[in-house]
Amino acid sequence: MTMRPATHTKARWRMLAAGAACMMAATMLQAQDGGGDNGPAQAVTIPVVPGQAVNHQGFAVSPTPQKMTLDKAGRLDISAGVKIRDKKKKFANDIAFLKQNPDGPRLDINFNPKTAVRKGVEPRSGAYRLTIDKDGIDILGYDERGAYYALQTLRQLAQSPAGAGCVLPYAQIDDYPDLPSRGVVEGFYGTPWSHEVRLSLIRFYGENKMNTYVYGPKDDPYHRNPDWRKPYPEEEAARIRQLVEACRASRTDFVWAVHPGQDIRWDEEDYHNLTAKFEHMYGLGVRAFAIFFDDISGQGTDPARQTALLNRLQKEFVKRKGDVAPLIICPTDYSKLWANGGPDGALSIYGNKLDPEVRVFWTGDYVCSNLTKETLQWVDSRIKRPAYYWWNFPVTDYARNIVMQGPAYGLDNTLTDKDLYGILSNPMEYGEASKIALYGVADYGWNIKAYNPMDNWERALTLLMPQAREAYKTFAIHSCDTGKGYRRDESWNIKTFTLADWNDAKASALDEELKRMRHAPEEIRTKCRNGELLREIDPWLTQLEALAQRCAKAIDLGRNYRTGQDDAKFWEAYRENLMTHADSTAYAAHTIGSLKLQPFYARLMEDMGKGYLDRLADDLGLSRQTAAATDTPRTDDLGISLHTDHKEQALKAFDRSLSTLCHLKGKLSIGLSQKKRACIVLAGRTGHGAARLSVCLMRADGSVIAQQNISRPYTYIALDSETSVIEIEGDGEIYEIVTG
Ligand code: 14T
Repeated sequence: MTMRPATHTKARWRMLAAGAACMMAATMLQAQDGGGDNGPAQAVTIPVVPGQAVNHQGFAVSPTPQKMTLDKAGRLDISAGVKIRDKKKKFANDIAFLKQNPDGPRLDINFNPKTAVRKGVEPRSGAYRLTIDKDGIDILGYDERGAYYALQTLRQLAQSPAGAGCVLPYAQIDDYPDLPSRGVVEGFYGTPWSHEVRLSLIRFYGENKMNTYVYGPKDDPYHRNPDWRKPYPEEEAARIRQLVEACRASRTDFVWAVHPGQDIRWDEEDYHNLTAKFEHMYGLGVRAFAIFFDDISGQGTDPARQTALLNRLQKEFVKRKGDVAPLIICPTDYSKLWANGGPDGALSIYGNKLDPEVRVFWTGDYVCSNLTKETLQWVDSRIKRPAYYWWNFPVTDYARNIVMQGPAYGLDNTLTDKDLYGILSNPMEYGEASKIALYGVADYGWNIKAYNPMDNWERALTLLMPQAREAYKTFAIHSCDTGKGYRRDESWNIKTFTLADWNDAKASALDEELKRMRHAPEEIRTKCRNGELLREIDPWLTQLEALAQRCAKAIDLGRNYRTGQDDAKFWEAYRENLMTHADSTAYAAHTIGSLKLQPFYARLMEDMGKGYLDRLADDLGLSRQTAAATDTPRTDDLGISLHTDHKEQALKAFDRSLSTLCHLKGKLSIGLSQKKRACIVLAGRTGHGAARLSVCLMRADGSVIAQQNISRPYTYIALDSETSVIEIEGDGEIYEIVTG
C-alpha cells in the first residue's frame, strides 16, 4: 500500500471537515432525544435516514421496477420446468436458475429495438418488458442487456419467499433505468480487491442491473505512477482478461482507468506510452477507458493539456477503433471545494473545448458529499454536459477504523438523466461488506423517484445474509457513522440516557438491544454462508460483542449505584468494566457504535465514577467541595505531602478521577499534615494478575503502627490519631486514594 505524503493528508482533512460543516446545515435534522444523548463528542447533527421499510408481500425486485403489476391471484407454477425459447441464443448461461422441460409452460426470450419500441418498451439500453400469465412467460428486451435484466427480475420473483422457487404471480413489468450508467468505481486508497472479490462483485452488478465497473484502484502500480506506462505482467494481465469476460457475462461495461497525472510529460513520447498501454488493454478485451487526474500536483493538473490529450485520444484511438466507448475524465477539480469555477477554470475549459462525448466525473460540493440538484447545476453549467457522479460512499479510506454498513442516503429524488449521466459508488476495500451500499446505488440509479433508502437497506440485509438477517441488521445498524468527514446516522433504533436522567424503562429497553448485540456475532459466525464477508467483518463483530458487554455492565452498575450499597462490590465491578489500554487500542482500530453507544458507556461510567468518589468523600466527612475534581490536585489542599520518585504519577491517585491511575512500582509515602480518620484505596490490575501492594501505617518517629496487604481492589484502612505516614509499596495500579 502506498502512503500519501503528510501534507496531502492534512489538506484532505481540512476538506473533509468542511464537508461535515455542510452536513450540519442540512435541513433534515435528527431530533435529539432527552438532551445529552450522545455526550460531548456529538455536537454535529446528522440527517436521519429517509424512508421506511415497506411490506413487499414476499415479492421484492431489485432495483425497484418502473412499473410492476402483480396479480397474486393468478399463479404460474414452473416447478416442473419451463420450455425455453432463446430466440437470439444469447442467454444459455443466464437460465441456470430455471428447470427446463419441453412440456412445461413456455418462456420466450427475445430482444430487438424496433419490435420493443413498437410494443411500448422504452427506447434505451437495459429496458425490457416481462409478462407472466397463464400462457407462460414473455421477455422482450430493447437490447440484449434489457432481456438479461428481465431474466434477473424473473429470477428474483422465482427466488422470492412468496414464490418458493417456482410459483410465480401473474405479472406485467415495464422497466427501464433512469440513468444510462450505474455501478462502481474501484477508486479507493488501500488494499485493492482480490480477484475473487472482484468476480463476486461483478456477478452482483449484473444481478442488480448495474452496468458499469471502473477499474482504478489507487494502489495498483500499473494504474498510476510509477508503472502506468508498463504493460501488466502476464499473470495480472490474465486476471484482467478474466474480469473483462466476467463483466461481459454480467452485461457490465469494464472500464479501465489510468492515473498518469503525477508524472506525465506533455510530449509525444508519453502520448505514445499512453496509447501503447491502451492498445495493451484493448488486447486484453477492454473496450472502455477513463483517465484520472485526481489527487495530483504539478504539470499534470493543466486542464488545457488534459483536454487536448483526451480530444486527441477520442479521435485517434476511440473513433479509429470503432468499438470503444467514449472516454471518461476525472478532473483535478473534481469537487466544488477547490474547483475553479471561473471562466478560465478547468471545468469551463472542459465545457468549451472537451469533446462533448467525453464524460466528466464529479464528487459534489465536497470530496464525500450528498448528491444535490445544486451541485449538478453548478458543475453541469460549466462542463456543458450532465456530470458523471462519483459518490465517495461507502469508501472508508479516510476512516479506516470503521466498516460502513449503513443505508445509502443523501441522494436527491428529483434528479433525471438531464442532470447526471450516471452514478458510480467508490466502495470500501472490503468488497463483500460494500454490497449493502451498492444495492442502494443500483436502486437509486435505476429508479430515482422511487428510491427509498431505509427500505432498500432492509432488503439488502435480507439478500446478503438470509440465514442470519436480524443479527446482521443488529451489526449493521451500529456500523454506520465514520466519526469524521462524511457523517452518517447510526443506532437510530435505540435511546440512550445519562445517570442524571436515568429511567428504568429506558434501561431495560436498551438492555434488550444490548442482548441482541451480544448474541449477533455468534449467530453471524455460525450461520453466514459468505465466508469472505465473514472474514471482512470479523474484527468488528468482536468489537460489537465487547461494546455490548461493557454497555450492559454499565447499566447493571447503574442499578447498583442507585441503590447506594456496598462500596467494595461496586468498585470491583466498576473497575472490571473500565477499558484497559489494550481494549481501547483494539476499539480504536475497529470502531463500532461510536455515535451513540460508546459515548453512552463513557458518559455513564464517568458520571458514576464521579458520584462514587463523592460518596466516598461524604463517608469520610470530606466536603464535596474538597473532593471536586481538579486537573492537578494540590497536596496542600488535601492535607497531605507526597514522597516518591514519581510525583506526577502519584498525583493521579489523588485527582478525584477514576479515568486516570497511578502505576505504582516501588514505594509511595503519604505524609498526613492533617489528622485523618480513614483512607480508602481503590486499586486493581489491568490485564493480568492482582495488584500486589502492602500498606504500612507509621508514627511521626517512623515506628510502625500496623501493616497489611492489599489484595482486594477496595481497601478501607482505619487510621488512629497517631498515624502520620501511610506508606504504600509494591506493584499495582492505584486509581484513587481517598483520605479524610
Ligand atoms: F477521483 C476522485 F473523484 C476522488 O474521490 N479521489 C480520491 C479517492 O481515490 C478516494 O477514495 C476518495 C475518498 O477518500 O477521495 C479522493 O481522495 C482524496 C481526497 C482528498 F480530499 C485524496 C486527497 C484529498 F485531499
